[in-house]
Amino acid sequence: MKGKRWTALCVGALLGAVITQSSAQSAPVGVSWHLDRINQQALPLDGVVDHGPLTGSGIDIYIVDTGVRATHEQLVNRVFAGLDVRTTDGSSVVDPPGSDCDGHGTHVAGLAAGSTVGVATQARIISVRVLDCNGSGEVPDVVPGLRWVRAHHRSGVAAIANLSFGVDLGDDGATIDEEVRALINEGVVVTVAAGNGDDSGKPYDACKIAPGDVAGALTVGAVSVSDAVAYYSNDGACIDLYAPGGDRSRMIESSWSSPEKNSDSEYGFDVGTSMASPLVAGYAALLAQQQPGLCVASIANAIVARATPGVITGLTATSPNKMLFLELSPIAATAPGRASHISVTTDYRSLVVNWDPPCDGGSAITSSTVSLLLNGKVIRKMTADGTKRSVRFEGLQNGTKYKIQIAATNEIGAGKKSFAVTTMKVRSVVRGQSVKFDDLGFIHGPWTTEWSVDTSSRSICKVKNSTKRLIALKRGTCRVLLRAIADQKPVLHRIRIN
Ligand SMILES: [Ca+2]
Ligand SMILES: [Ca+2]
Repeated sequence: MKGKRWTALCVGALLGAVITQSSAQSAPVGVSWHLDRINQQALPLDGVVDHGPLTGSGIDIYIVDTGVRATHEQLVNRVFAGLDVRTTDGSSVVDPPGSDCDGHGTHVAGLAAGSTVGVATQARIISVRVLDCNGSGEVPDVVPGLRWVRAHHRSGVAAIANLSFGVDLGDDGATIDEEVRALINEGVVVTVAAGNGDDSGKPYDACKIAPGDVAGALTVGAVSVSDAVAYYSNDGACIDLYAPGGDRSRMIESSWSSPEKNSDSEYGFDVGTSMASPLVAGYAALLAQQQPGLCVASIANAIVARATPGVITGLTATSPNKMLFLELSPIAATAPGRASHISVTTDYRSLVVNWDPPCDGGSAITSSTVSLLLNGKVIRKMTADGTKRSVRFEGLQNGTKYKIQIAATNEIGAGKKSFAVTTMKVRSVVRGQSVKFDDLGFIHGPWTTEWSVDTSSRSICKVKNSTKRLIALKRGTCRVLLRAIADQKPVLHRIRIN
């Protein structure tokens, strides 16, 4: 394996071993103090863990980690296998793929969404396994996992991804940062563990690790049961807020999965910023359930703004004194976000533009304006009403490339314009022509290059994946299926052959 060593930020390793309960113990012991703490602003703990009716139902939380035990009693029927990078590449095979041979991912998933030990008790968990049975991985393992999340999540509905790991920026961390920024830009709330200190356990600046340094991510430090900053927690200005991560005096209990016990009722104690981060992920899922169209920045800003100020002791000067608090009033609506996955089909003197809905900011989108640009100037605009996501520009010049930009509007106002997409040259496909897929300019998003022809149009066209070409056999409408990397759901494109 090439690449730099990557370590899950799990301080259990520093303590020698994670302490797990005996297999005879089939339920967590006592009240989950981490839940008790985050539904109130100040100590002492009141013994109440309930935070009201929100459960995260209908919201997806991606756990990018060591896998998740899908049958664990805390999570059963709510865990879905995503991508298992380590089983796919054969470097650390588990059966079934996406399951957890370490314990860390199941612990983290339980804190985000366990039925009694977690915050979002009915959220869906999607396991993206990038770390091996020792909780370790490498940058090249993590990248495809993050890309898969980007390709897989539903457009326009906030999804959450928890990353309880990190790597020094110097160890190719910039590659991870880039992927995390792309995830956030496309509507995923990303929660990140701030890190558990250096090799000797000494805390350092979270701005020096990836992805903790990504501004748009929610980077989470850890506190003890007494609201003191945890002895291992990284610090500094890149931290957004703190949440319970525990220490030797009181650890964090959650679902566990060890190969030896192979039990759906195993629980374990662990400490670390790895434990603090999924609590924030769970809170994000509650907010997303309440207002599914919220944009990432609205959720992230609200979580930081609602954190209790001034209660944490022992912080360094540059670290924010903000403690996670599950305030659950609705968030004020904003203008919509940027449209993404813009695809353009060229045809004879025309263009068809399709796009995915952006986040609506918490207020329904009333229209979308599509601008057509030539040489940097807007030469035409078309408006699509309401939920319509497609427009056609006619009467264009063949042989010309245009640019497309889209802005959605709701009752608050117009959202940011999408990034401009350059179209392929406007032209039609004619009988007998063989066209490179790339020249058709269908897709600006994460898709495979695997294409196929819908059965109804096999006499009109065929595709050759080996040469990446479409062959136009005769006049008519050719329907080509394109598959997303992640869920393999085909997307249909119609090409008129003249
Ligand atoms: Ca409480
Ligand atoms: Ca941040």
